[in-house]
Amino acid sequence: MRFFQLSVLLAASAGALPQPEVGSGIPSEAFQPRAKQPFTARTDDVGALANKIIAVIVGGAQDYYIPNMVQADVGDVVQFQFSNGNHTVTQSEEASPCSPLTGGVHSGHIPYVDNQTEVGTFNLPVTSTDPMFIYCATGPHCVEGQVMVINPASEDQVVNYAKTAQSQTESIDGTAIIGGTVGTIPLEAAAFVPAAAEEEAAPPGEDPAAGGDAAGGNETVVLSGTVTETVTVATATAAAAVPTA
Ligand SMILES: *[C@@H]1O[C@H](CO)[C@@H](O)[C@H](O)[C@H]1NC(C)=O
Ligand SMILES: *[C@@H]1O[C@H](CO)[C@@H](O)[C@H](O)[C@H]1NC(C)=O
Ligand SMILES: *[C@@H]1O[C@H](CO)[C@@H](O)[C@H](O)[C@H]1NC(C)=O
Ligand SMILES: [Cu+2]
Repeated sequence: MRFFQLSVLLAASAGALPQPEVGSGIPSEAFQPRAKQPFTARTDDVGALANKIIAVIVGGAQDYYIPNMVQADVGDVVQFQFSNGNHTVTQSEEASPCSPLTGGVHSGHIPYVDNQTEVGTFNLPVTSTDPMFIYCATGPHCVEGQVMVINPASEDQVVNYAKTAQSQTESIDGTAIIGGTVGTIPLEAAAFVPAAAEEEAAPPGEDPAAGGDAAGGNETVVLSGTVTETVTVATATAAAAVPTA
C-alpha cells in the first residue's frame, strides 16, 4: 500500500517536469538554461543602470541656468524647468556660444510670468556623454552669461565657455524645436520658487535693469523687454504640447 502511494507521487512529479520531446530530436541540454534564476544576478545592477531625471532651472530672478553644469548618463533626461522670463535651451559649438549648432538642440522660447501655476519644461534625453554646450537664445542673455554645459570635461571648460559667450557681440536665435519635448509640470512640482510678483509699474517677469549693455547692443535689449506682451499665446503653446512629460 505504502509502496503504491510513493510510486504514484513519483509518477506525478515526473509528469510535471518539462519533458524533452524524444521524437523531436532536440537534445536534453537545450532545456538547461530554463533551470537558472536570471533575476537574482540582475537585481544588483538595477540601481546603477536606472535612468535619472536631472532638473535644471532656467531663469528666475536672474537669467541663468541652475546648475550650470550637470553630469548625465546616456538614458538620463535633463528636465529644464522655465522660471521667470522668457528663455531657451539652445545648443552651440564650444567655440561659438550664442550661435545655434546646425542640427543641435533647441527648445524654442518658453516664458514664465507672475502667477502662472504651470511651469514650462523641455525634456532633453541624453544620448551621449560627450560635452553638450547650451545657451539661452533670448535677447542678450547668452552674452550676459546664461550658458551651461552637460557633461563638461572639467569645471574649467564651463568657465571658459561662459567667458567665450561674454565676448560675443551678438546672440543668434534657434529656429525649429528639436532634440527634446516641450511640456508643463505643476508649479508645486517644480524645483524652484518663482521670483516675487512685481508691482504694476515694472514689466513683470523680467528685470529690465539686468539688461545692461554689456556687449549686447540695443536690438537685443529691446527683445528682453517684450516678455509681457504675448503671455497667453506662449502658455497655450506649452500646454498644448504636453504629450508625454
Ligand atoms: C498676480 O497676482 C497679483 C495678486 O493677485 C496681482 O496683483 C497681479 O496683477 C498678478 N499679475 C499678473 C501678471 O497676473
Ligand atoms: C541704445 O540706444 C540709445 C538711444 O538711441 C543710445 O543712447 C545708446 O547709446 C544705445 N546703446 C547701445 C549699446 O547701442
Ligand atoms: C520670447 O522671446 C522671443 C524672442 O525674443 C519672442 O519672439 C517671443 O515672442 C517671446 N515670448 C514671450 C511670451 O514674450
Ligand atoms: Cu534667457
